[in-house]
Amino acid sequence: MKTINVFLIAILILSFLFLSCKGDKGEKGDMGPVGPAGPAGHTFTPLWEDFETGDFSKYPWQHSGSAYWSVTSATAFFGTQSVRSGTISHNQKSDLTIAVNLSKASLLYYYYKTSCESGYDGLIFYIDNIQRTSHSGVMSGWGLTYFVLPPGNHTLKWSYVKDGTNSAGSDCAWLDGIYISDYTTAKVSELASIAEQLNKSVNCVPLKLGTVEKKY
Ligand SMILES: [Ca+2]
Ligand SMILES: [Ca+2]
Repeated sequence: MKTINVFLIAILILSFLFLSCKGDKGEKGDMGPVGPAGPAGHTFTPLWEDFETGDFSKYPWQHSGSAYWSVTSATAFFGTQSVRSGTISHNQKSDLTIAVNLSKASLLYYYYKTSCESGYDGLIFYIDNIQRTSHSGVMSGWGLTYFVLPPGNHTLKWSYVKDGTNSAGSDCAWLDGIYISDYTTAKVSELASIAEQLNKSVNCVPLKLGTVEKKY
């Protein structure tokens, strides 16, 4: 009897270990991150987010502000779904943030669309809490922007913000096709060419300096 009990316990322990390993492998294979998740962020090689999961489960997205971003099938650049900023009022913001840990210099790009008061409400993109670009206006299509990120921990934040008066269009911003991978000069040249052509035709303008940024 005692031998049988020991045998059963051994099987239970082995089953537990097997399932634990299987879970780890599945997670890495599905998500693409390599290396352990640390308190300062996650290691991604590469990151590819097109929101086709229908939620924010693929990567550790963080939400903040007066209203949260949500997945929508109203418009998309890749596939059938994208994310749109939360419904906010004057002097409010809706933030979508992700922390990344990069082992080497990497290329980041993302597709965006805004439908809002040109120059005064819009989407601000921050790298490590420093504003790097902004987009606003009632855009007729999707635009593309890109950056080269140095190795290390970085916080990437997309913030839809509104000034104190007036609204236009759908009063929101959308994101789709967020990508981080190895940086090469060839990829940057290719992206520069695509971005130039796309952005020329979509009626996007930057936010006016000093109107919105001062408030946040
Ligand atoms: Ca998509
Ligand atoms: Ca406004």
